[in-house]
Amino acid sequence: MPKTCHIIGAPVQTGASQPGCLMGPAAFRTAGLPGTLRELGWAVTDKGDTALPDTSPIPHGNGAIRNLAEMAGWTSVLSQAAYEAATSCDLPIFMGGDHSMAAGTVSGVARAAAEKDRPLFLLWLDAHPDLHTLDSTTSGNLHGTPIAYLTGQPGFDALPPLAAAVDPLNICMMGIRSVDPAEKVLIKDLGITVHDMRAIDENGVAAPLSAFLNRVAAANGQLHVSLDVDFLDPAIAPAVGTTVPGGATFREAHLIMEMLHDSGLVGSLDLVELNPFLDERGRTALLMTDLAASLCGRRVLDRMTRSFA
Ligand code: NNH
Ligand code: MN
Ligand code: MN
Ligand code: MN
Repeated sequence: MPKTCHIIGAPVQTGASQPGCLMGPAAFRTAGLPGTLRELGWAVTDKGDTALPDTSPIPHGNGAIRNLAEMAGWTSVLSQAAYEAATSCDLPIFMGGDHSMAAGTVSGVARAAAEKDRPLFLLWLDAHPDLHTLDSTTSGNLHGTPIAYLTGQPGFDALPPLAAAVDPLNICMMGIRSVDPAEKVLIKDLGITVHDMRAIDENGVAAPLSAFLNRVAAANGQLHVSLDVDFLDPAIAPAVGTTVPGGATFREAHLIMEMLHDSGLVGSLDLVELNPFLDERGRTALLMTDLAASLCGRRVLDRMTRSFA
């Protein structure tokens, strides 16, 4: 029996400072994501794009915040869609959309994991920890807040209540290289594991990732992977509104995806922050699609065979 994958579009751009992520799901389809996974033997169902219900503005004391009602609406529909996908296929892939969508996708898969009595673990591949509360964000860009919401920090009453919060001790962040002061404090207080770029330069990606995967396996955990385009170096992945120099290389990113595949632990995946308006001849959409393919079992040798065939 082939493994089943649902791909779900989340055309969310209200959490980012500039428009364009709305086109992300279409770019992933254009880059051939569904067909690539089918070639690898997966039974893929494209569930189409999720739509935002009508919203009315939600005021907040922090005047910097923009589009809070939209984040609340997306969180509610995406959480339900993610819960349904997580309970009806082996691997839901959520095509974003800016990172505020993870408030919905991760809360939905967390609810499904809790019902199966399995702890949810979260691998956050990003230049940023996205750990602002609604009170601490100074940019007001809500894609900087999902981890604070998901771990149950106070002040998120405007968003749907969590069926199951994510234990901060079950979160591993890699690639981090842009952290705001309030986020730094919370990382320490909550005990989140962070392998910043300094650590990756010194240790590589394999050793810290293996250590985390061993913890997930020992706890019989289920793993959600959230891959932000800006985890990658802007030289290979320009299609993102928040480029930060010094990101992960092609080889580091592929190694992570291949190790994730080999672990057999990944239950769900976000592909986020792709802004096709900023891309160069689709190269970022193609790279993100290749990374998803590596997570789904494609090997470097297969890639080489394809490109030299
Ligand atoms: N910390 C910054 C902010 O809150 C950047 C967040 N932007 C991201 N996160 N792209 O992944 O505005
Ligand atoms: Mn992010
Ligand atoms: Mn980021
Ligand atoms: Mn900031």
